[in-house]
Amino acid sequence: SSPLPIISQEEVTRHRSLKDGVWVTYQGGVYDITEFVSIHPGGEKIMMAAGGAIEPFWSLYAVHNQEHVLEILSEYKIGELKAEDLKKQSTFKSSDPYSSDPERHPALRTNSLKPFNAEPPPEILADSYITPTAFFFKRNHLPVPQVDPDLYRLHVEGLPRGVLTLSLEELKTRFPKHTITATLQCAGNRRSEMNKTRQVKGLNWGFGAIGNATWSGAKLRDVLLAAGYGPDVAQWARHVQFEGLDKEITGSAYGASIPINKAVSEEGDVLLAYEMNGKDIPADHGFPIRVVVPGVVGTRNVKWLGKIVVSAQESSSHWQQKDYKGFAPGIDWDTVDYKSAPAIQELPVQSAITTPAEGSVIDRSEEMLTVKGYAWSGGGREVIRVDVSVDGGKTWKEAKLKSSDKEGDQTSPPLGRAWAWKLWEITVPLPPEAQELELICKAVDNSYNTQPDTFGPIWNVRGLLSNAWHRVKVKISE
Ligand code: HEM
Ligand code: MTE
Ligand code: MO
Repeated sequence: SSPLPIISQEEVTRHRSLKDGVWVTYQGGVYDITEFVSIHPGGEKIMMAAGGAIEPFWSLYAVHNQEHVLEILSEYKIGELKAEDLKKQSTFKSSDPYSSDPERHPALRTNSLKPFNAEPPPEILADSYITPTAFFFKRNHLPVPQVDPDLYRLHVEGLPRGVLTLSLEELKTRFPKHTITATLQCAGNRRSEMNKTRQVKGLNWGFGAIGNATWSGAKLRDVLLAAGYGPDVAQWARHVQFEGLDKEITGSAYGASIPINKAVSEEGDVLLAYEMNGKDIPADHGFPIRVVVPGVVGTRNVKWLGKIVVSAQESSSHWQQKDYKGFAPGIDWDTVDYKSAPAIQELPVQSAITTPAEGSVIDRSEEMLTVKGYAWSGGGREVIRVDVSVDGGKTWKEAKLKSSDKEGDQTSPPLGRAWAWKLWEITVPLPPEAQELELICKAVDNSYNTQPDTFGPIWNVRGLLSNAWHRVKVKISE
């Protein structure tokens, strides 16, 4: 094929709109991405790069450092940047915004390094009712902000009395300290299984984007009351918005919101948490303050909390409006209309098998097989049963549920406030003659919601809410 034309920076810069075309440069190549803008998984942000280099954006949104992204880009190549213009771009080689991210345990399985996204080896999950903090999944969209606890201030805005500003010390001393045990799950947990049915867009999470921890802090309700929330505000307020201290290149903060009723209800148990598993919240999990919204999808549990806004509107952030929504199986990237679906809040019932692992080989002489896992439901709905099959769903047995690490502990939380998962376990005889087993688990919550058997009917373009029966194949050796 004939060589591509040489293009000057000046000409690239003339292409900065859908009307004139959208051109960008990358490592000396020039790309016309006009057609790609409307189907970009990261939304309209891509327009910031129009007419210029994408490197400084991609060092921040490092999700792009993957082969499949470069493959997409290569389809749009139209030329080579003039050599002398390429030289001038050296100033764009900015320092790495992730260089101050904290150390992480090497046992974590990393889905993306920058921003950091990782999950524990799944066997760890059901071996400990409280997930050790080091192994708790980490889901960051941006670099971890460094916050000096002495300078930290939380601003509570939107109330007629004006802004309430609190230091960390004030949050700890002015309000009673509450502790809850709550499970946090990312909306993308188990995405990789849905992805096998048909390709979805997003990080390829296994079934470890979930964890259970104790969280201590002030009740959001108490702080809102201190800031002037009352019956007059209840007339118009509908949402509570949260802003993180982690910021995009544009300066806009990570953000999300929850319905006001959840925030102010006595039974909502929403915390402004400063401790996780009895220690200061670590950097990756939101030091010094994160919101814990029990029963609600991970994304609304805003870390590095900087601002709370009581409002008639939902958060306008990308993550509230253009992501973390569910769609019908027929909706694809080119037909998706984010306005047509509500933001995910409470999550559906979920369960997974943590041992044995997919593909393990079981010795027939052992005669018995122990299957273990976790089960949880959103909205404070308690898991009341987990059914397990070792023959691909032909027959089922009920697993034993545990509400702590204590043997035989089956205590129930107050109705509607089952924030923590249950671990479960069952030991069954190995079916004679079988050489391969398909293990399955499914949970039932106290609204008698249960999990769908397959992913096809719940497939959605972003791979969220992935809660079909968990199936694990194991082999039996003679
Ligand atoms: C996500 C492609 C430019 C911001 C993605 C993804 C792809 C992609 C394929 C999904 C990645 C995955 O989840 O595996 C491209 C291409 C670009 C481009 C081909 C060529 C110009 C940009 C620019 C920005 C940007 C310039 C920002 C200024 C984002 C963000 C996400 C994303 C924020 C979402 C990350 C998340 O899911 O949290 N992009 N992108 N992209 N992109 Fe881009
Ligand atoms: N809060 C801020 N400020 N920035 C983030 O990137 N990620 C959200 C949520 N809160 C995020 C955030 C998402 S999508 C999830 S699933 C949880 O935090 C993950 O919490 P963890 O890292 O403590 O497990
Ligand atoms: Mo998430």
